[in-house]
Amino acid sequence: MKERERLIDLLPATTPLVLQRIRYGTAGFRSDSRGHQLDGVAFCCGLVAGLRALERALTQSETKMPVAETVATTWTERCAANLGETEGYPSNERRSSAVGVMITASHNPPEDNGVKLIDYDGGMLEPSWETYANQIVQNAYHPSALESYLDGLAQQVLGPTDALCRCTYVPLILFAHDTRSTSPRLANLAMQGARYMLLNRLEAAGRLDLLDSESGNTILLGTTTTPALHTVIWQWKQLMDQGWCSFRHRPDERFPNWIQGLLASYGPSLVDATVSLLEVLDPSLAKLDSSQEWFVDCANGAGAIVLRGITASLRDRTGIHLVCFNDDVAATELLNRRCGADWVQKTTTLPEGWPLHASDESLSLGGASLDGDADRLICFLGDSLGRCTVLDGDLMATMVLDFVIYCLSRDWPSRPWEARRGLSPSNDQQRWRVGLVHTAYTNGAAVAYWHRKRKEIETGGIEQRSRIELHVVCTWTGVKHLEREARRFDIGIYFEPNGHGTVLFQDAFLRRSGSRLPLPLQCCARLANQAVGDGIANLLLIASLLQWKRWSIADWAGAFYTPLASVYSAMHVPDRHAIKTTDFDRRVTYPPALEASIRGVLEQHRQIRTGNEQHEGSFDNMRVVVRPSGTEDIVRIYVEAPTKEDALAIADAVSTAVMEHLGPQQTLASA
Ligand code: G16
Repeated sequence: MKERERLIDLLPATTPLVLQRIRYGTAGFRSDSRGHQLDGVAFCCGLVAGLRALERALTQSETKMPVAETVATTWTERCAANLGETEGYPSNERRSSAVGVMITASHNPPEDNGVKLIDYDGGMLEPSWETYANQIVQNAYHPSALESYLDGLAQQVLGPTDALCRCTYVPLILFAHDTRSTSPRLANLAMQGARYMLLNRLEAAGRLDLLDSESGNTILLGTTTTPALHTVIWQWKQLMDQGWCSFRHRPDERFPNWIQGLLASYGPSLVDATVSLLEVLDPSLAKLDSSQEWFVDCANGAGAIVLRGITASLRDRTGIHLVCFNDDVAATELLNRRCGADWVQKTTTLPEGWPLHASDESLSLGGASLDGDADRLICFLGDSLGRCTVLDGDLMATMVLDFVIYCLSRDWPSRPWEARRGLSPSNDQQRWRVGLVHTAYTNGAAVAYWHRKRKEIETGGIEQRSRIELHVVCTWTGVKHLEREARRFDIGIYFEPNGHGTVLFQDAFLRRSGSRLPLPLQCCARLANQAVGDGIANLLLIASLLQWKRWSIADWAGAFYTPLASVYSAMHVPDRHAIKTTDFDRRVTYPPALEASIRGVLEQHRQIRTGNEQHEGSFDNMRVVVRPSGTEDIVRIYVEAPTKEDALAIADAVSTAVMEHLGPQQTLASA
């Protein structure tokens, strides 16, 4: 075997403990990255991505999709017509949809890092591949064991070696990273892993012709946001499947430039989509003189790079003025430090660098915080006295739901020519299944409000020109679970209170020729990210909806419901995975004594407080969520109660119970 093919020479050393303990969690692999601890994990993720890309290329070849083949050929011809030649793009070559590797630890501190794997449709990795990823990483402790595990897995997912001989699609893997100092190195290691996998398998199958000598079928997109990479992959799939994509990109003579073109179009396309939405809602909106100003905390992360490219055109074309702060992407040690969406939401504190000072008497401004990789958004109102009113994912979901119901309950044009002629054909015959997906952390007041809306719709309390079915669904924490649920509906709105979320429109249903999806919702589908939750896209969507309603942020904060008081806390325990939960994280099943203690704390608190004549609110709705984080080495505790004091007192008592059941003594005793 030639040296370049020896896994043992390529596999970077990683402490065995990291390999044993790390798992594909809520959002990929994540841990402290100091001392090269994550090097081996990044390389292994490259192996996984390489294998997934080969599997997709093979599946596409075997599925013999006539549309894709015709379109791909047509597209190649189109390139040739545009450019006079197809240098670097042989006409018999068909590219498969791409898979992606994003190096980021998102909201975590700068010393952490991680890997999010992106599937070929731009969404989250399919669950069976999470299992393969875990097994590859666990086997990496021993390179020879890894080699034979990979052989077995390749047989399982690709079939016998000669299956690849018939592959007619070219596998493709895209890489990007956030601004962390360890990210470029980890991205390179992941690329090495992917190249090893492709080279090894394609050489064995005698298909080295499927390897691009220049790029090795692996393209590094550099520093960008997580949603940007998801979007490029999603757009690439649209392009490959249908020969079109909604991004404005210009064909370039080199194939990797096509991909770079998609990335470059990401920000400008968001501005285009915002303009279209405002114009369809009310043509006078985009021309409003008064501008809507937002102070955007970029968490000193990659979101600043995208925003820098669009703020001027956004202001000129829509009147939405984004003023960025905490946008020092070079100061890697400042990433998420006392700023960013997670900080603002969990601590209800204004981010560092907030532009108002005590001298700016009684002024309050609209703010928005992204997280380190800009897939979350938290809005807030901040004043000169340092007070912070958080408008979280629950309120964003409510605003979007309000808009969706508004559009579906009226007669709207659904074709641009109808709008131009001022026609609003009837929506009578349409039936829309709308889903609102949330998690255990969602505020009880928001869930109650959504159920009230559902009942209103069911009982005819909302005048409707079409039939709306609203479903309110709880699922496990983590975007991957919410997204899966949301895709079951014609229109699926999903948000976590921490600011992750989007509104998804059924692909087939958007393209159905007879679909009468109102034009504003078609524009919404262009703006809201259809691959993954996107902090920047959501900010533009919310800002557009506020502009349309002529609401201030304060109006929005008070428009729908009053959230129940809540507290988030977190604690370290020796082994957080000792906690098991059920009912979408709403109940602890292990250790059983912990659940009993939590029930006891709630009951005791209820008795004390209801015995007190002075109490405010109802004590029937008190709740506690205790679960191990999938992104940090902590146990998360969330409490909801009628007052902040109650919530704090309960959180304290629950922390003590967690310590008793999972603290150091308990672990030593059970060991
Ligand atoms: C990730 C996930 C989110 C999840 C968050 C916290 O976000 O994508 O769905 O809510 O982690 O998860 P946990 O409570 O398990 O730590 P991000 O922004 O960190 O990628």
